[in-house]
Amino acid sequence: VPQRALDRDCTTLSRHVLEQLQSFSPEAQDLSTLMNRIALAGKLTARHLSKAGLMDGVLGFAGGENIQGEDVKKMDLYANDVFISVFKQSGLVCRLASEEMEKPYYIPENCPIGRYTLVYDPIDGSSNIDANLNVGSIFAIRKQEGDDESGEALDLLQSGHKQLAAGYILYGPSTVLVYSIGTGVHSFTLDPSLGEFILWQENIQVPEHGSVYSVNEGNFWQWDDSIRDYIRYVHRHEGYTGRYSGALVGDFHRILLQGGVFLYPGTVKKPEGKLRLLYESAPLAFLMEQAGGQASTGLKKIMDVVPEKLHQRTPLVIGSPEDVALVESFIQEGV
Ligand code: AHM
Ligand code: MG
Repeated sequence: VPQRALDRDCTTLSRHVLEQLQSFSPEAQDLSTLMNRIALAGKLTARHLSKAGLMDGVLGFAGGENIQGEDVKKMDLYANDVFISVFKQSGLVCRLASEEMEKPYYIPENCPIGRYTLVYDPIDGSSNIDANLNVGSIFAIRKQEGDDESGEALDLLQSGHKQLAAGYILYGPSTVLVYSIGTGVHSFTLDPSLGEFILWQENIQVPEHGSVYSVNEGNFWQWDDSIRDYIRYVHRHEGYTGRYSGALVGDFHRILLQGGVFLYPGTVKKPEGKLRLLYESAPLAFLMEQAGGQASTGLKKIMDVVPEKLHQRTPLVIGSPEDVALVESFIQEGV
């Protein structure tokens, strides 16, 4: 019997989470269940995406804007609702906060017993959908602190250190789930014939340096001089290659595996840039640090940023330690 292949096939996501915690404590059980639910949301979303073009409700705009003034796509709404649905009756999650909802969503039957909050970006990079390119979902789990009777979710306005778990699902040629609960970064591939996420790589470490720089250079004339100087530096030195897909999850995944740096700096019009702290930058910062990399606003660690509001944006520089340090040195020189 090919034992190794069998063992690998049996390392499902929920088993892996339990093994990471090496205990059957209530929290270990909770995290395993929570990750299992997130995986189900990922499978449902992947299934829906795979039928784009064959059925209604996958491609195109839904009509209307979200709280950030962005056009909402049909898939944004579908995936947003999928995450809510999978946590109904879980008893664990009372509150969900996402890019697509102005205020957190409370699941009445789970409150106040459910002590966890899911923060998520249901479809990240949704402009890629209509071109059949990769998109992703980003998530983090935080503990609900206090009673939150006002429904203001003020306890969510804390730094990334409050994240118990974080990860993403990448809907690419295959569907991949990457997560961390603070014991390294691990990736799983969805086996469609089993309907299970099977362990792919354990304890991923980002290379110290990589050749990729990933940034929307169309914003060049909107940037501060320090960022322009960094890009000029890259253009004048051998060994760099540009990669930018328009979906953060895909660009991040490449850098996690192969090294390099992703940046979305502030612009003159939008000094905080585009990406949101709670459900984009902070979860990915948690993962990158767990993989031995860095995540910065240019001036401080993303993990230390305390948001003032739910949908707060932040500049993001994330990736290999050497490459993030180089970008930071340009930014800090310009201050
Ligand atoms: P979204 O979550 O609304 O899709 O926005 C986030 C996306 C990221 O995935 C991507 O890196 C970035 O926006 C691309 O923005 P731009 O087109 O300005 O380069
Ligand atoms: Mg997004």
